[in-house]
Amino acid sequence: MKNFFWICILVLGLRVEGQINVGRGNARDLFVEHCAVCHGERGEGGLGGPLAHGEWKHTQTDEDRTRVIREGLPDFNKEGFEEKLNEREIRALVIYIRELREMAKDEPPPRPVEGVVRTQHRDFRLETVAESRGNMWGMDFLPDGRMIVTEINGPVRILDPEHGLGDPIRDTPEIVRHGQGGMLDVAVHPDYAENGWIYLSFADGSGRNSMTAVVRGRIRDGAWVDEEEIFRAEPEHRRNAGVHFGSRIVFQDGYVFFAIGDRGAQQHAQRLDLPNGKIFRLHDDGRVPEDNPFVDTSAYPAIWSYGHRNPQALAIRPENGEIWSTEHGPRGGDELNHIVRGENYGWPVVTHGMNYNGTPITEETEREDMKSPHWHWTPSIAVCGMAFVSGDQFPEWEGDLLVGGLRSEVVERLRLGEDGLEEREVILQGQGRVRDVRCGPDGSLYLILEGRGSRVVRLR
Ligand SMILES: [Ca+2]
Repeated sequence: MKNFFWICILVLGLRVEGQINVGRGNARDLFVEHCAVCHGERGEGGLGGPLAHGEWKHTQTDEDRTRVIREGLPDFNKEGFEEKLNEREIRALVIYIRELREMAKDEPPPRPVEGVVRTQHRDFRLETVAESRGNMWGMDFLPDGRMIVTEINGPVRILDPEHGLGDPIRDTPEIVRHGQGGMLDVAVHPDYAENGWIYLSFADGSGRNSMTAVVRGRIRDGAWVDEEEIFRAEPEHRRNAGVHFGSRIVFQDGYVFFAIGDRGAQQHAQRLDLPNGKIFRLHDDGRVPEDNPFVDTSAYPAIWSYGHRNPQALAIRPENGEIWSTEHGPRGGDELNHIVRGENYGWPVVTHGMNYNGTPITEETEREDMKSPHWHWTPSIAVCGMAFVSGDQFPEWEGDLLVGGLRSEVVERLRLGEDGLEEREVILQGQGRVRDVRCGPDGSLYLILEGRGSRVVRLR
């Protein structure tokens, strides 16, 4: 009997070798179930920061980490897991996260794939255009083929594809660098050759109190000059949370469109007296168009649509001028939306996602008076930048959408149908978190990829 006991222990011991057994599954399963949605399967980061490398911003000790897993980080919209996990499971996660860090030390940073990537309609190669130790966030093109690139920590640089990244432009707006907030998008006015205007969106405020703002200015002799305000929220509507700044700026017919996420306050997305959780339309000089839908009823007459959680891309469909947007869902429920004047996109009343700790947000996924997404990703890919393909470089993909994912590290090609999608194909995977996707004036396709710094790559 005694021998039988020890054999059982031995067999069980072998079975869990290399895993931390916590009764209900092992620590890796717990991590994948509860943490990977934000921090990536290997802790490489996604919507949430990386756990496997870099600085740990919120915790110094195992006690801190235990507390954060148990109680959450309210400033960052991160709920605690005390309802879902017992102390033993939380402890196992703390140890597993430390192990991920050890393992990551030996991992080389991701490199672009060598050779040809084969896809359904079109093969391509990846070519690195520029690398930075900072995290690049947005990019747009100047008429002469150079690009302007933002980094979340503040710098705005000119990228010459032949000569690489220039020094930061001097005197760009002061930003609040907090969580997902910082220097965000950049957009070059369609008539830049005549007017020189460049638009920037960024977390604006003081201390940690901030809201997304949009300004325009010009670059002269390496400095940001002639700045004009396009949109600033009332100071009392700034928020402490470090999440959901939205952003992305596009132009159409003399109007500028941009988005602000819910800033961690879900219910605000449904309130027309507040700026968060909205997509806006203004004349390109910041004046409010008289035919905006809430011009007589809202303290923010720039609002064009509402009920948004965290839009991460806006793109104009070249064939008909429609505005499309991607939006981060919570856990599940990333959305692709066709943006229409005055519509309510439902957050947080209807969603296909749930809270990060696995509790439901709402039972409802659609409602008559709310606009459903054209497509939703459940589970989430952590959608980010996107672009419509247009021009003569990729004729096989003309009119298709390329959508990037952060945690999923994918680029998907979507062919839109009347209802849903005609085609959906992953054309790139595992090359880093995909922050932005852009189609250049000559039809070239560019990506911003993140992972220990970031790089701009071009599809060839
Ligand atoms: Ca929605």
